Amino acid sequence: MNENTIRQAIEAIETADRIVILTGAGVSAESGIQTFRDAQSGMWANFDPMKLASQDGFAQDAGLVWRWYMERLKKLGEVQPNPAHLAIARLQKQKRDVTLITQNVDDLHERAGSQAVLHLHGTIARFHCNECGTAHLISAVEMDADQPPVCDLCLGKIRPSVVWFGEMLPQHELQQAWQAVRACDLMIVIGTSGVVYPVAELPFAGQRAGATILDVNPVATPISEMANISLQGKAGEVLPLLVPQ
Ligand code: BV8
Ligand code: ZN
Repeated sequence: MNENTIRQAIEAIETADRIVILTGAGVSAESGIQTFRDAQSGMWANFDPMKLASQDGFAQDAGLVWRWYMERLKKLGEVQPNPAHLAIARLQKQKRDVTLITQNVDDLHERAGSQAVLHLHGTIARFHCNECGTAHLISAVEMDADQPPVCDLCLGKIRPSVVWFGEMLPQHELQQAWQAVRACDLMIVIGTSGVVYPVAELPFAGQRAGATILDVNPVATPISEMANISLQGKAGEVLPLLVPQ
């Protein structure tokens, strides 16, 4: 990652009027949160997240899926936002018009001070009934249980309010995301492999609408290929360079 690409990126941020930031699991990696593409560690090594994060997976073994989410939720309680989350929150304060869109189900952007985060894949800390949709507050006992809680109203199984593979994204948030992407002049894409649709479509839509695409990722992805500016590095190291304290 060379000096003048960084300078180019800082220049693009300074001159932009309307900025969209799109983050994926990579922005939380340096906080210690596993991304989907890293080989799952420990007891999850031989389970496919694509299977676990689906209605089929839940129907096959609700307990296994429940445990997977409860482990991730507990882990979230033990970690902190990293310098990338903090730099993104700073940028939202420094620039008038910044829309933050995330695929992540964690609350690290909010804990870093970001406002109005558009969670296109839902959030892990909220729960609802898989049958009737009723919201459900889980207790510490339920967090330690082997099976998901049962709905008070219809006896359906309770599940995290995240978007599983094959499920629709929240329409209101998706609308807002599409609107912001179509109107922006700079899109900063951070820590996403760009393989999960329809979110992976957003950078291409932004570029078609005339936005400059700036990608931050340690590895090459379809987004880094199409980006106008591609910074090959870790979010926690690059973002503080782009948004000084
Ligand atoms: C839908 C919530 C339709 C759950 C998630 C074929 C078969 C089946 C389905 C499909 C198919 N083709 C297309 C589909 C649709 C499917 C899809 O796109 N599948 C892909 C995988 C092929 N999409 C869906 O199913 C979506 N729904 O299409 O519905 C529909 C229409 C009408 C009516 C009904 C239905 C729903 C997709 C949402 C799934 N839920 N998460 C949970 O978290 O448990 S997606 C999940 O994966 C996360 O949100 C994550 O963001 C995303 C991607 O996973 P990761 O790779 O881990 O994360 P990311 O992509 O962000 O990659 C990590 C990156 O970080 C890497 O590039 C790495 O290099 C980088 N990195 C690592 N360290 C760092 C770093 N970057 C910076 N700094 C670092 N330090
Ligand atoms: Zn119910």
